[in-house]
Amino acid sequence: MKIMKYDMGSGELKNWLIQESSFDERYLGKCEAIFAQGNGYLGVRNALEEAYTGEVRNTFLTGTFNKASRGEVTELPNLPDMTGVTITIDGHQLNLSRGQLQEYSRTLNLKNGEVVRKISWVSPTGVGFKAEFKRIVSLAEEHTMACSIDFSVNQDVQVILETGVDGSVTNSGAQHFEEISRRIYGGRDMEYLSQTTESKVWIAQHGACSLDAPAAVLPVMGRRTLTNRYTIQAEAGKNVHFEKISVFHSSRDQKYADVKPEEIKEILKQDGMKVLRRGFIKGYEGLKQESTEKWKKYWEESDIQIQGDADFDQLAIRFALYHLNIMVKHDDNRVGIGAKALTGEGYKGHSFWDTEMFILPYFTFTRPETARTLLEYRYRNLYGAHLKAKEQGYEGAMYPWECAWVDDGEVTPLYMGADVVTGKITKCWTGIIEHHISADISYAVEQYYLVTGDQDYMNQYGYEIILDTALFWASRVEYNQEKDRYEILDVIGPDEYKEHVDNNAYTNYMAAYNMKQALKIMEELPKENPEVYKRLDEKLSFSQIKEKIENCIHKLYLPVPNEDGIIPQSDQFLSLKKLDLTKYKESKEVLTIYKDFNTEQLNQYMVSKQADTVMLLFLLDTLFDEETKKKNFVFYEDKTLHDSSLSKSTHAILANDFGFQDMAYDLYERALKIDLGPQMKSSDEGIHSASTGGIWESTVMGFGGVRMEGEHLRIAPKLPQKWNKLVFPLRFKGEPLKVEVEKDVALVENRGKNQVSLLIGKEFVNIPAGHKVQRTL
Ligand code: IFM
Repeated sequence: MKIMKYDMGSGELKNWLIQESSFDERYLGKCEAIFAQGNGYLGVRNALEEAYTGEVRNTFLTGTFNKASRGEVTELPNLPDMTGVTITIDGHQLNLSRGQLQEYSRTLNLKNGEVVRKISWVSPTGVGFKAEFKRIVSLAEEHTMACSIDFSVNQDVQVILETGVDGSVTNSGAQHFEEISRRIYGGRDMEYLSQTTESKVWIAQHGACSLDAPAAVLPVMGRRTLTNRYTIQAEAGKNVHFEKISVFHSSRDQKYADVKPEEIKEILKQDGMKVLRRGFIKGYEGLKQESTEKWKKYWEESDIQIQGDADFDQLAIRFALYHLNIMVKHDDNRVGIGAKALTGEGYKGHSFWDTEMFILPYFTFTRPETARTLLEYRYRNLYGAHLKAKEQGYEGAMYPWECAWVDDGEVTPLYMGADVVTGKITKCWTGIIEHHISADISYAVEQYYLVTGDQDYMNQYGYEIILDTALFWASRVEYNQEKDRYEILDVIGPDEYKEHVDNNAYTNYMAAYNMKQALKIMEELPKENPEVYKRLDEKLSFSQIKEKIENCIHKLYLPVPNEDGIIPQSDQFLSLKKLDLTKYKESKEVLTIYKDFNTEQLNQYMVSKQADTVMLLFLLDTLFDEETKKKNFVFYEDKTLHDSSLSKSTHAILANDFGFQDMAYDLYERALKIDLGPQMKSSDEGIHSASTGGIWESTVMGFGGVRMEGEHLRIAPKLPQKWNKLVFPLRFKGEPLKVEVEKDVALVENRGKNQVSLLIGKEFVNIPAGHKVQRTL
């Protein structure tokens, strides 16, 4: 069944709308996730107003992590719901699976973040009900969500609307709240306070509704619920307009960092009411207008335009840019980005290497202030990284594979998923042995510095991260006496189908790079910035770090291409059994190989879940000559199932680099469809945040050809056949650039205040402020 429609809209809204064009209760998760709304502080899944079995009604506030019970890891709790509205028409509850649904559409407008649903329904007793539901989460008032409902009936009947705050929600059964207090003021303003069970974070929720028809209003309090019930005698054909403003605050909000615990509850109540009243006066349209203005500014700065036979590509890049904007709290360095952002319970709100390797490049190259906030978060994570290093018997900063609150340390669950062979629960090793994240973060710090030139970040945070992680690697390597070399044994590399491998090429090279970065800093810093050098030396002791790195770096084993020119992904990989992957490659779903093999068995086959050695070739692109890189790309692409959303985009970039244009476009299209494609179950747990970053990367770094060559920005585009033009913004060393690429011409405009020097193709150009330079490719 075709539920999604991508080419909707015309004129100004062409390629800005994503529409669900029919209703099917089995596939609620898809649009709940991809239509999720937010502003980086507040994230709300787009569950429908009326309830359905199988729905997942999620509301998250960034940073409010809690551990539901002793055996669980900390997670982002699902807040009491304020999106639900029960509508009863002539005694029959609105439910689109019953009665007769005559018209249905639900549309996300990426331009202003509004979701509009239109229905025409006939109840089982034959009452016609038409309604338009609208919802926004404001980009201007970060605490505020607003919804409006316009409806009419075709007979004079009673209609009851019930809505409020529903605290009976859980995270898949785990309840996170206690200490509930509820109140309705003046028959209208609702107040609901709760506190997380372990982290003791207070959540304050306020709501108020308005209605333009006479109604009897009754406050109702059930177990963990607070509701206002509106009973309306609706007249045939007459429109009724209803609005609800919902406001959310938490004691973890930045502005309350210094408030005393005994005062916070009162402050939250007062602030909640204040924001509620302000929102109530503005009403839905006023709030929407303000939010739309913010979106307008965002799109003016951030939109990417693709011309040609490219409507879906255009829509998909905007979908990615929409989610990239709402997944991060741009000004709060105590919070990261969840692997499912704030759009679902998957991965519990935890941050992975997804942020630095897939999402951060977008911010580094276009919104450096946000990139800095995210990298400051990693500086704050050093506490947890030290904790983890100590726990595992290492030195320095060993970043947790999964991060939650800044100082939580490792929060990866120890067990997950069923083992299809043994029937037992599978042990999750990533939190214990997937170590490359420490080098990834250091790589991202350096990339941020090269692109932005932000010396202040390096002085305050960046150098320390690189040195501290380098110290970890120096303590992590193991000496192999027989081979007289240092090795990194028993890890998981990016390819999570291979556990307990030795000398994963990605890990070893990235670790070596991390240690070399540190040596360079220790050599240059005393000359360049003696004060910072002194401060860091006192804190970290350069001589001990230097000695430890120098002791191992020259003998660290870095896998080289074998006689066939193939870089072994790990010591084991090239001797593994071959497996016919056709069935899995042709499957429309991901992870189907798990139906046939358990992890232990997968370890024995030459099959990769995701970009691993190929990722290395992308990140450290001068390690090997072009021919070797190409050969390895072909070899590993053949064995990669792209069962992780962190894979196709990288392979698309390299395919394009190596001139496999059809393959590049095919991989790109498949990457665009990770959330937007016809697979109706793949986004149930939330959108894939890394994939949205990957979409930006493969568009701009892939087809747009944007890379750093050392400290030089290089733009060497190669557009796909179907595209005539690609236009995208960049920020380099603080200067905003506009890049316009046509088939064989690239034009770069310097919209900043200072001259910019960069490479277009192989040619070095200087572009004075306010000037454009055009080059034939
Ligand atoms: O970080 C990824 C990992 O690379 C593959 N499994 C899912 C994680 C979270 O997205």
